[in-house]
Amino acid sequence: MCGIVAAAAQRDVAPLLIAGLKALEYRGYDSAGLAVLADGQVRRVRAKGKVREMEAAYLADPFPGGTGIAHTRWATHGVPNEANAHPHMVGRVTIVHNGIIENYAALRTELQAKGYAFSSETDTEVMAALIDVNLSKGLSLREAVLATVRELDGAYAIAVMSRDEPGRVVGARRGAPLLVGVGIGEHFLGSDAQALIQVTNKTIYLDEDDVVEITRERAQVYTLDGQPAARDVHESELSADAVERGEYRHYMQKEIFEQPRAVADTLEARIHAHGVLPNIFGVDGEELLAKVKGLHIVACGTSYHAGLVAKYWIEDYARLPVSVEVASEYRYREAVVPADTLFVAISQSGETADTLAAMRESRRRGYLGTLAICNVPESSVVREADLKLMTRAGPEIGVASTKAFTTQLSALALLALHLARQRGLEQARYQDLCAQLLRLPRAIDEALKLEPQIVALAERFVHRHHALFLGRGAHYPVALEGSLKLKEISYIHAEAYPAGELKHGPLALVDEDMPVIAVAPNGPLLDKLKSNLQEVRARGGELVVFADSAAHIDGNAARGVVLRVDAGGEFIAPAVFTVPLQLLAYHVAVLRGTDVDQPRNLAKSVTVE
Ligand code: HGA
Repeated sequence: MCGIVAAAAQRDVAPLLIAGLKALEYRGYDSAGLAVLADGQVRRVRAKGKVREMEAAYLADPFPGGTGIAHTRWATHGVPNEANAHPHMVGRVTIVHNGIIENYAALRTELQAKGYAFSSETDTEVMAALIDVNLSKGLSLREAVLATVRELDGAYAIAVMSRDEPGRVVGARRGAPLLVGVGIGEHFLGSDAQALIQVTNKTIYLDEDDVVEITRERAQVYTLDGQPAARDVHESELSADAVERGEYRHYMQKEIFEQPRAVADTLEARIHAHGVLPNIFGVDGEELLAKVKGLHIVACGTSYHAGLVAKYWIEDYARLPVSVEVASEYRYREAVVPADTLFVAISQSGETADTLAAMRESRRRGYLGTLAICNVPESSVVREADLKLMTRAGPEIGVASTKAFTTQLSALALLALHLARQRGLEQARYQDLCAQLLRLPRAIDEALKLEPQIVALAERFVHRHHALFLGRGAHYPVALEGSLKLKEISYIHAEAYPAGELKHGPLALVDEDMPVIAVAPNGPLLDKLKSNLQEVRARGGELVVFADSAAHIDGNAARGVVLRVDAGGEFIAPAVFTVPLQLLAYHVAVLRGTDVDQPRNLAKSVTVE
């Protein structure tokens, strides 16, 4: 997390840097700052809070200059305050940083012995001092950055200026994203392409350990050993419109309503009435997937929930064993990897530090191959995977994931169908599943029409402190995702359970103050779920049931609400039932007046461990 923008241009860059930071606020928003180098002087402004607070401080006392660096922070070392906000300045050096320097404490002690005093608690300031030490040895800024990063353990993306080298910014990355924007007579650095879309759509993606030097005239990449390296220039397909909020009150609401299109885009040209196209995982995809005897799916947060749904699908239809694990656990234990297991990484951004590290770790563990399911084609996870299937959700700005989840489910459904077909799933069954998947965008569109009813329902939750979510089978992960959404944006404590587990503990919590939200699709488990709901009713709990139109559920019982959802089939029901749960979390948060798109303490793309 943390977002970086930097520029080497002729025009005044502070307004461009601020606009870039606003596009990066999904990465962190507890403080922000920028610094501009002009006439051998660095001017800096920093403020606690969102970018707009820093912008106000800048506008109160603006300064010109064509070379600058800027940052929006998600604190890891030191509380969010102005002193810890970036850019940090030590000696000749001004720096912004995304990541964590693991050996910073030892380095800080050494630097203090050399006479450096620190004005913040950050690991970043230590890096600035180290670069300054290297500059004192007569190295150029580029050489000093190279010498410094060789001494660092941990992860970083940085942009650095030296007071003595006008018109120049040096960037470097390891384990955190950074790319170069190529303009006309100007160059930029940014944490992602969206931050630079206002100035250029031409980008150069840096490899791990790359160092880059930008000036107005050129951008030159170097490898860690100091050798110049050639990197391709890509033309990004992003448009500035894709990140506008339009008529919606929040990005999250916009993104919930974009789901029919995002899912349709994810399915487009990958499936038709007769089946899933064979080559959608890349040239070697079909051959490699035919050899798979099991899958390990690794992800974090919402993506982890998508993986849990996929386990039901792949085991049911392809009869392959699947294990799903959160990446931060997987990477630090010795998982047993049976022969011919496929490693599947799911990540919206493709830069999630734990998922990326788990994928790198998997290389050592003898998998048949790796598959990335991801929304950002140029991301590290995608670039490092053997096979890839892109979700086509478009930029997701709201910190709480919505369209990323349903497009991940769409991609995973394609994977399940592909594997099932290869393993001889009966033709009629296969075609029925394909037909269901093709209906998914329409079914989501229908589910969105529940919004007015959900707005009314949300009133019941505004003053609650807790909620329980229940589901069975593939709808247990949907319940997990619904409870995560409610927690993230409304700050109501919510937990999800497989409905059959209720009587093994959580039923003790149920009373008239505990709303229970149940996901009840039509299927073989419906009768069992109905019994679980009776258990709640019998204890006076308030029930909200999202029930399939075809399911017979008593809507008249006291203290209960039943909302009808047309799931359009058992296979796609998890994706469809997710939508009303997203809307519920959204409208509860709106009524509670929380910061829906940027909930407290969170950031979207978690590029630190
Ligand atoms: N460690 C630095 C940068 C934090 C960061 O990258 N967060 O995601 C700090 O705490 O300022």
